[in-house]
Amino acid sequence: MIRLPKSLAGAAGAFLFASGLAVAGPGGAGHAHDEEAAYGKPGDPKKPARMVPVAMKEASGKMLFFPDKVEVKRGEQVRFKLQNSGELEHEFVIGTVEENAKHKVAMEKNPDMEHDDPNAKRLQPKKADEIVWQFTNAGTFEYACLIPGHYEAGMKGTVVVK
Ligand SMILES: [Cu+2]
Repeated sequence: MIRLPKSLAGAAGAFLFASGLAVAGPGGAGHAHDEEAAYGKPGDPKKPARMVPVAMKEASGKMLFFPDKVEVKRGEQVRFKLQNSGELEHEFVIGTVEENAKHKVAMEKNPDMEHDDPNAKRLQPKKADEIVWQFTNAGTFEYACLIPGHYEAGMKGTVVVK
C-alpha cells in the first residue's frame, strides 16, 4: 500500500468520487437512464392524459390491435385504455421496433416470461387494464403483443410522436 500524506489522500479520494459521478452521467448506467427510454417514460396518473382506447382481438385468422396507429404530440401523456376483446391472452408492450424485436426473440425462448415493466401489460381474455405513458421524444415507436406467434399474426401498432 502506498502511504500518502493526509492532504494528498483526501485529494485523491475526491478525485475518485468525482470521476465516479462522471461515469454515472448521461450514457452511463445511471438511474435516470433506466427510467427514460427513447419511447418515453411512465406517465403520472395524477396529471391529465389523453384517453386512447385500444382493443385487442382475434379476427378471421389474424390478431390485432384496434386502432393500429396512434399519433401523439411530443411530451403528451396518453392513457391507453386496454380491452382484451379476444378469446386468447394478449399483451401490450410499448417500445422501439428494435427493442420489441429483441424482446420477442427472448419470449420465443421463454414463452411463459412474465412482464412486470411499466411499459407492458398482459391481459387475460375479456379483461381491461390501462397504461399511462408519456412520449418524451419525437419518432416512430411501436406497441406490440410479443406472445409467440401473435406479432406475426398482426398484433402490432405504430405510435408516431411529432
Ligand atoms: Cu396477442
